[in-house]
Amino acid sequence: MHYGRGGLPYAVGASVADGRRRPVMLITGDSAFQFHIAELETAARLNLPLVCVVAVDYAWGLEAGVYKRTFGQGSLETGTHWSTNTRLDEVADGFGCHGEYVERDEDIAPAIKRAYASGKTAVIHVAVDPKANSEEMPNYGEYATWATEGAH
Ligand SMILES: Cc1ncc(C[n+]2csc(CCOP(=O)(O)OP(=O)(O)O)c2C)c(N)n1
Repeated sequence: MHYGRGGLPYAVGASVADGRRRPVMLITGDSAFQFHIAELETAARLNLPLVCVVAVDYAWGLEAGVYKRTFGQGSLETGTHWSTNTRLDEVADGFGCHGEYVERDEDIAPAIKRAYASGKTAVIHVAVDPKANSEEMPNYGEYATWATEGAH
């Protein structure tokens, strides 16, 4: 499931509502994930079979893209970038969850398998290309007609 900033709480709620047994996957951006990251504690305490796959560009990628389209390459992109030392898999460890760090496409599927096999709530930190993530979003033009150019 993907539901923007509410993704993690909704995933927790869906898993609880479903009886905590079926595997649940949250696919999310890193900024959206950090909105309610403390809900990992809830997921860990309830031992939810939830795997969070987080696309980490260390940025509000959509907003970085808006800066680029509005002001061109090389603007300050103020307020849209995280520290690249941020490690969401290590945050997961701190909550007693299973953490995985992935940089290559081919490592994603094995990490997901290990995550479900761990029997714990898990977070997979997938480092993605910040340039591609803010400049090459598929079908962005259509998305922009109802999202970024209007009300958020
Ligand atoms: C509460 C709220 N604030 C702001 C926005 C506008 N917004 C939409 S996508 C986005 C950036 C999301 O960044 P991230 O989760 O890292 O995903 P990425 O765009 O990098 O793939 C923002 C700020 C929103 N949808 N909801």
